Amino acid sequence: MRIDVLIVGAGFGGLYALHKLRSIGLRALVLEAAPSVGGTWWANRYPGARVDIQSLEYSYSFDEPLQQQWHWSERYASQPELLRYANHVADRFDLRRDICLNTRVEQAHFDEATALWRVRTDDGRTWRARFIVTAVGPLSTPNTPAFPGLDSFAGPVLHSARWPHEGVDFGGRDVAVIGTGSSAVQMIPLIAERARTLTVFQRTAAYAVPARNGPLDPEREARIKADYAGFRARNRRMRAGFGCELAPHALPTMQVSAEERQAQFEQRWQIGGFSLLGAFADTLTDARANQACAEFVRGKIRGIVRDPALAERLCPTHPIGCKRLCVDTGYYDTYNRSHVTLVDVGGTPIERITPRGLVAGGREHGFDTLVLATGFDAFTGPLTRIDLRGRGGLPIADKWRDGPLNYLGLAVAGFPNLFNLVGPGSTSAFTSVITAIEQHVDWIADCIGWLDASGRRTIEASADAEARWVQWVNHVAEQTVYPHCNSWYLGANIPGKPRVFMPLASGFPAYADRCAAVARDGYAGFVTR
Ligand code: N01
Repeated sequence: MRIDVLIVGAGFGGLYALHKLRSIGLRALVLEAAPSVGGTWWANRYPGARVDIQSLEYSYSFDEPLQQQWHWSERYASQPELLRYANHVADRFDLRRDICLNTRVEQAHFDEATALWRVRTDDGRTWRARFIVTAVGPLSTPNTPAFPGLDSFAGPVLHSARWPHEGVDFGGRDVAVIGTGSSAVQMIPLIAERARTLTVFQRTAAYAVPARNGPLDPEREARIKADYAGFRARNRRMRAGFGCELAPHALPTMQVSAEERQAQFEQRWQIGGFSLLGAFADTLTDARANQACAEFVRGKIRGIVRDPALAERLCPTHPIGCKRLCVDTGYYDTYNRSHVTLVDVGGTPIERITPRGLVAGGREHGFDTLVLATGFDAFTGPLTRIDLRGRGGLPIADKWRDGPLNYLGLAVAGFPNLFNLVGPGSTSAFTSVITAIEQHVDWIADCIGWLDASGRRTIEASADAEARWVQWVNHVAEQTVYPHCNSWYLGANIPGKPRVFMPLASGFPAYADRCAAVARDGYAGFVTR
């Protein structure tokens, strides 16, 4: 079948891309491997899974009736509510007729003779399309470490990102969780409620701030909805694309007194969520400022965890915000429970999994249920697992062998008419991702419209623009604390992956302005034919 745009993935990115591209008269089709729309929120259904950006901000802004009529029940929506929202959007905008579920893209090759993409899916069907939009999500390829003996484990092995749909009853079980990132931090308190024993294997202690979740305040909802468009516009001028109600302190962290600093941090701690990182504008760029914020959180951990030695083991030592901050409900307090044990595997890595537990530091730890909260092969994982080839048959995996070359985070030299949503080289990971999606999709729609109006068939990043962009991404990262820890932003969580800083840390407004300027300049840095 011949179509204008094939969209890979029916998460929030794919759904909006379909709606928008259709609205400008293009024949678009979504191919989705899962049996449902919803992407991340279909796959990640472990206990406690919920968004870490407030739902009034983590939601679509493109349609005023939608944002007015949809009501979120909580400040931070849970996974089931987010999935209902994705389904509502699919129905409301009549998207399902152009979505093929249970259809995994296995191959996509650019045919230079016809300037078309040839796509093959796992059911043997083939498709031809002028453009491809990859809406595969930066965090959709689960990372399962190659622990020796994993297959020998006698009980269930669960991964946070591939949770059984029927749920898991941990009642009376001896459970192990490997990992202490966002997924683990959300699930650990809830697993501890049910399990007989819970053992957490920690490689790096995490910074977690309280979500202070609860029912959505009706007054706040009414206030925001009274001028939702204005609220969204103000958010789009914020570094992270959200949080416009709370400006950072006017002065740098170290220019205020210790008392004032503490009061500012405390106020943000009480508000909850990411607001702590926005208490001062220099938290992620100034080492001393960062250290002050980090020490504030360590003080909180020492206040919550009663055993001082255990509290110290839970205190992170890397810069705060360097790995994505975790937003929790009762995480540190869970370690006060007598049936919960913390095992450090940072210095003494997990050696092997046995039928009844695992060995680390020369000692066997027993349990009957194993949960891997070990994260994702971020950004590049979803695309390098597709047989995706550009000009000259070059596989994307080869192109990205030393890191994900790209221009504006949207395009890759040698891969004409292919657009990536919220991929490497864009600010997606540091923003409310739906805001990032809308900006990307609108830019892509304009770009295709411009190309078609010009009578040209292909557009692709020039190698020169791509090289300069990647240099810029690295330069921006070097001004921040981000390179100073082992995060998925750097690919450092995946053995053998090149250590390259992948997202752009410039802030959303600077990035969006740059994308707009490129378009205004006739798609400067792109080659058209
Ligand atoms: O994954 P992670 P995640 N041996 O990579 C550990 C989003 N998200 O699924 O830190 C032992 O953060 C690893 O250790 P270390 C959010 O953007 C959002 O939790 O690499 N341990 C780490 O502790 C988030 O950042 C929400 O040393 C091993 C953990 O596993 C992103 O997804 C909720 C190991 C993985 O943490 C990823 O979060 C959930 C090994 N071999 C996720 N390998 C919201 O709140 C890995 N680890 C919306």
